[in-house]
Amino acid sequence: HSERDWWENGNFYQIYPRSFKDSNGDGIGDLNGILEKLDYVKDIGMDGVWLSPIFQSPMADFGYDISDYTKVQPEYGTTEDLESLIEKAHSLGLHLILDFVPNHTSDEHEWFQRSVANDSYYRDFYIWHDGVINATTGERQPPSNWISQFRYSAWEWNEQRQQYYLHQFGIKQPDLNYRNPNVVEDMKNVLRFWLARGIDGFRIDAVPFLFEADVDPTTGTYPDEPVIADTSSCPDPDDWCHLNHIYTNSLPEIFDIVYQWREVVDQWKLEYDTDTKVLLTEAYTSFENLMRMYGDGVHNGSNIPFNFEMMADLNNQSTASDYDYYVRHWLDNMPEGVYANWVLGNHDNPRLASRFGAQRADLMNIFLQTLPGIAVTYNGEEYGLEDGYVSWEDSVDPQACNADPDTYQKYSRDPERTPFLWDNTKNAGFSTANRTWLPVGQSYESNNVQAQEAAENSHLKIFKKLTGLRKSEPAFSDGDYESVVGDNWLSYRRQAATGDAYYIILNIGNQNVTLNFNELYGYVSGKLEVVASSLQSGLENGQQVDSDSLEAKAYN
Ligand code: TEU
Ligand code: CA
Repeated sequence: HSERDWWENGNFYQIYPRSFKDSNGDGIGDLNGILEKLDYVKDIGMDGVWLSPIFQSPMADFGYDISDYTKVQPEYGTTEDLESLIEKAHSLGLHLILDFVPNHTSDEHEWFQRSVANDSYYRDFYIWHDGVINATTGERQPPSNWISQFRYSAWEWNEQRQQYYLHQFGIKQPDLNYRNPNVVEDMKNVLRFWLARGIDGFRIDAVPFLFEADVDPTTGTYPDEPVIADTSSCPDPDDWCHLNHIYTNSLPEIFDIVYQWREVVDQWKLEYDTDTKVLLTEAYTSFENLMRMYGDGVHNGSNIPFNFEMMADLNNQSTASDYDYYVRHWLDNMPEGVYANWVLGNHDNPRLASRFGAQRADLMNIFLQTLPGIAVTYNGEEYGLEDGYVSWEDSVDPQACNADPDTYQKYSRDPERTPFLWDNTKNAGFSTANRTWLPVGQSYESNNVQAQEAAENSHLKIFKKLTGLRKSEPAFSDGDYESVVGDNWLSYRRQAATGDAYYIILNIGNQNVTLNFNELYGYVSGKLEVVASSLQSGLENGQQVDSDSLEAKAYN
């Protein structure tokens, strides 16, 4: 237990900087705001913090479009502010992780502008093509049928260079060309630049998009993606999901580049004798690919290939065996010597409390915090923050703005990015501005961090209880996972080598259940102590219960 490296059973917290805390009253969260709130992050039991991008950016995709990887976006602060943040984090025993966005730059990045201008070093930094001539109309059209993640063609014509460039995301996010060794090396230097400033690791964005099929050497053209077999699940031909992305997503070349980045950070650790530099990889891809992200037996890769299975697949219709399945699926199939990780939310998906209902926030957090391995929490989910309502007029997410007033809600990621609710003052204490970049999304007068801290019991208090146990109890850091699946409930035991055990019950149904632990696990002991109960469980922490008849109340 004591030999564990800092991240191996760690609690990671994703901060969306724009919405966390605004320190200077411009309506936009910033680094000094985060600095003010680091004690809170420590207090809720975190070990690592990853910040969504804070680099110089025209903000077409709110920082996922970077125009200089080595500068801090002025509205977020300065490099000195970031250095202060790193220092404060370290003084609290927190590790700070930056978002590394390697697939694309902003079209306002100097590299792209020099590429447009055909500067020799930058000419092939991006993916350029003349396009093809349509046989019937005789008109120029994009080189292939590839669709961007944000809808419509992934190719954009550039007047100055008289060629199309590829953008797997927005038009303002041209894809870098990883078949160019100078791109590979210059992006490694970006990692080194921030390592030199004491950063503890990187969350690597959009890994499956790093490579696309190359042009056919004989025809000089790109292959078209096949249309999905059953288009009823995604009928709109402008939608990304309309195609099978066999030429533009999760190509085998992506793994080697992740292994190379591992080498960069490992060498840094060796050379400067630092803590482990952690790599978290973001990839919505097959399970096999996620396992390969960890390493291939020869090379090491990502420490934390984000496990989005539960986030993507669990909902209020899921059964107890679904819950159990996703735990076992990862635990039973991951390679030797790595750690599992669990993610229930992020800035691209509706918040936990909105997906499951606020009353289930505790249940889901109990689940997340009591599994073996690494837990990742999106800011706000520790206190059941819900998605905010964002009108069409207030929408800013490019995915929303590419749609129309009738359909934007299907695409918009704004609701899960609305500001944090700190207290009951103006704008929930997020900002003193008259207008915040996204509206404060829900009523905060009685429900906010401060109120939940003051309350006798609250989502936040339960969360803190859980993270505390996770830190102090070997059963949670080292114990195995032994589960029993019921009709509408899942129970599992985490037991340390010393024999100390914790029993978890998740009642996911709408009926109360009474369990006999002696039957489920063999004789356990006459009495058990409740240590972390959800708000709706009908149980109180510290309460002694009979191990042969424990009642867990329904959630609704
Ligand atoms: O997302 C990458 C990704 O795979 C997207 O498809 C994501 O699933 C999409 O946003 C869902 O609507 C990353 C970032 O997390 C996202 O915020 C960025 O917009 C994107 O990369 C481009 O950098
Ligand atoms: Ca790419």
